[in-house]
Amino acid sequence: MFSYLIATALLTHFQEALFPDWPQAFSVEKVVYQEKTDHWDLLIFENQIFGRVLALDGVVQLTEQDEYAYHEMMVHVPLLAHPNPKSVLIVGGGDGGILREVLRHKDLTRIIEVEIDARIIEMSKKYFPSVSNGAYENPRAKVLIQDAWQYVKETDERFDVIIVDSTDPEGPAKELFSAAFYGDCKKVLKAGGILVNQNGVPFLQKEELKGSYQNRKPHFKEVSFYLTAVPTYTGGFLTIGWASDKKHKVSEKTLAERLSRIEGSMRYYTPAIHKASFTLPQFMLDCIHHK
Ligand code: SPD
Repeated sequence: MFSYLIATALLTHFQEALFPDWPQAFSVEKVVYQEKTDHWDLLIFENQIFGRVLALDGVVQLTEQDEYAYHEMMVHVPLLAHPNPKSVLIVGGGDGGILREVLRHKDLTRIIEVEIDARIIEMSKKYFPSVSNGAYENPRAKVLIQDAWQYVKETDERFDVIIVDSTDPEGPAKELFSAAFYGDCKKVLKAGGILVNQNGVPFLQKEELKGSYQNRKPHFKEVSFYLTAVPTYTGGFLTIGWASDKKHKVSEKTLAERLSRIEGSMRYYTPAIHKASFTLPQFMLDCIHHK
């Protein structure tokens, strides 16, 4: 059993390994699955409030109950800000939540996901069927099992939008926060293309905020962040990094028109949230601009 699971006489708990001074704990109704894959300690358990929870190396990646706040904002903000996206690269994203949301954009003709660990896809399909919701069976999606860092270095493909759905930079995803990686992303983006990346919870991960800003800045004219709130990414707002050479200033009205072409309804995203999410609290601005 992984050390993140703590069994007492009464109950088993999962204690998250990300912030040792403030560990988030879940009561575990049932351990559903655990495996040491080539890259991760993969653990799936059930919690009364959040349903099934996926943890990699002791860090929560998603829960059935709050994943929409992350996946909708990671996908629809760039895809609705872009005037005419046709192609998307998903970096990581093996649980399929990003792919599910991307596939709702019917005008996309090229969708590639590059995931390093096939087991994450296989186990997510099996134990979180509602997250990918059949996305991996969709013929519009092409999945490559390989290191995305290598892929962006070598590919001749070009994309309108890149979505980096990575783990935190402490482990195997470290390179995905580097200046070299962002430079390679710039190279594979088409003119006016947009890069977004999961960028951590700034209250607890200030270095992640500062570092990714500094590493993207040399490569893009417009570098910023926007916010979403995911209850199980503890510590307040989660930032999503944004980088492009174009401003992509879009009115709420235009966003609403574009949104009307997307199938199904949203649970978090609205055009008003889209606009407001780029407004950052002062402590984040200070951190980005080194005050
Ligand atoms: N601190 C945890 C950040 C996890 C980001 N990746 C989430 C994967 C969901 N598709």
